[in-house]
Amino acid sequence: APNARSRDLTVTEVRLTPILVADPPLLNTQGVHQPYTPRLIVEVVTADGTTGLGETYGDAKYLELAEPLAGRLVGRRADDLNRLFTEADDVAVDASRVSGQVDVGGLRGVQTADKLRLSVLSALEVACLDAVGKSLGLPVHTLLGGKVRDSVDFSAYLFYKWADHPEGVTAEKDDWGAAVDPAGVVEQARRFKERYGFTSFKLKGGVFAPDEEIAAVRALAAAFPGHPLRLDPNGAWSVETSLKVAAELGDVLEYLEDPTLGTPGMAEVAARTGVPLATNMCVTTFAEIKEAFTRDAVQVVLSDHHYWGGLRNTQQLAAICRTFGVGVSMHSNTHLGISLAAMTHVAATVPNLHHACDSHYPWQSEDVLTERLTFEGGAVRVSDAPGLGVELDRDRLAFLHRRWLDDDGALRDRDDAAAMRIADPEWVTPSVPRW
Ligand code: GKR
Ligand code: MG
Repeated sequence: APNARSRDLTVTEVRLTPILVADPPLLNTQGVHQPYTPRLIVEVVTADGTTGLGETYGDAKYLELAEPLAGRLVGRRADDLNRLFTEADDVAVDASRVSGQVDVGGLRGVQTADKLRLSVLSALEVACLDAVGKSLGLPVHTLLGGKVRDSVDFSAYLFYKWADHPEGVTAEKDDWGAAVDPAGVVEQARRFKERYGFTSFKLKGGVFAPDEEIAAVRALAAAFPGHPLRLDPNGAWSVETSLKVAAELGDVLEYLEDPTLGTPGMAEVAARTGVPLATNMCVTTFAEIKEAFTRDAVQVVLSDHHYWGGLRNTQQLAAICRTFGVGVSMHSNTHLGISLAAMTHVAATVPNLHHACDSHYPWQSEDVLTERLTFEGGAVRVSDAPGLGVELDRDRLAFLHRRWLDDDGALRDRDDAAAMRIADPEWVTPSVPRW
C-alpha cells in the first residue's frame, strides 16, 4: 500500500560530506580562529525517499568515526535511535584521539572515547529525527515531546577580533571590523543589536589581561543598561583572579562562564562569590555531573547537543539540572544552519531554559542551506514545518566540499594556536591559568 511504503523509514544510505566554511579572525585564549573551519554534513536517506540532515564537527578524529557509525545506521530504521546509541558503544576509538582529561586545547572539556562517539552520533540522531519528521509531516520539536515556546532567545556572542586574518593568508573578507578594546567591543555589540536585535551579550574573554576585559564589560554595561552580560575566559584565570573579576563585575553579570579550569577550582570560586558560574568545560559529560553538582561548583550548565550526544540527551541533561536546581542554557561552537535549527528545536522543548542560548551563527557568512535562518529581536522562531524545517543547497555543499578537497590538510583540523603562530611565530598556547 502506498501509505505503508511512504513510511518505510529504513535507512538505505548515509552520506557524509566534510566541508570547510569561512570563519573570521576571532580571538580566544588559545589563539585565533583559522580562516576556514571544518564541519561534517550528514544526510540520512530512508527507503521512502526522505533525506534528513545533520551537522557536527568535521576534524579528522570525527570523520574517522563517522564512517563506522554511519555503517551501524544503514539497514536500521531511522526511529530506532536508542538501540543505535547502545550498540555504538562498541565502535572502536583510536586511543591516540583520547586525552582523557582537559588539556589546554580542550575548550570543551575532557576528551573521552564516549564523547567523540556522541559528537558524531548527535549528527546522525539529528538527521534521523529530521528524516522521521519529514516523512511523518511532523516538526522535530513534536518528535521530542512538543515545544513549550514559539521562539528561542539567543545572546550576541561577542569576540575580540582582528579586522582581517594575517596578511598573505587566503581568507574571505568580513564586514565586522576589529574589536581589540572596550570601544571596539561596544561597537561590535551595537552592530549585533542593530542586525539581529540581540538583547543580551556574551564576551569571549581570556584574550587580554583581566583588567582590560573588566573594562570592556563595564563599557557594555554602560552602553546597554539592563542587558544581561556574560564573560567567558575559557578557564584562563586562577581562582584568585576569578574572584577579583567576580567582585568587580558582580553587579552587571548574569553569570561568569568557566572563569577557572576544573571542578575543584570552580567550586572554590562558587563558594566565595555570589555571582553564578556557568560552564561548558567542567561539566561536558554525564559522568562529570555528580561531583560538580555535589560540590555546588556550577549554577548553570551550558549544553551542546553535539558533544552531549544529540537532542534527546540534551533533554535528559536539562531534566537532571532541573532536579538539582541547576540552570541550563546552551553552548555554541562554530556551526551552520542545520545545527542552529537543531538547537532551536530542542531549546523549544526544554521547560527550564532561563538564559539566552549562545550561537556563533552570525559569524558564519556561508551556509549549506537554501535559506539562512534569521534572528528577530535576538530570537529564532521555532519552525513548525516537517523535520528541522531547513533545506540543503547542494551547490553550496559541493562548493564547500571542494574547498575541503583542495585543502592540503592544513585546515582540516581546527587549530587556533597554529593560526596565531602565523601572526606571531613565538606564540605557544598559554598554560592555564594564564592570569
Ligand atoms: O569559538 O573561540 C571559540 C570559542 O571559544 C569556542 O571554542 C568555545 O567552545 O564558545 C565556546 C565556549 O563558550 O567556551
Ligand atoms: Mg564557554
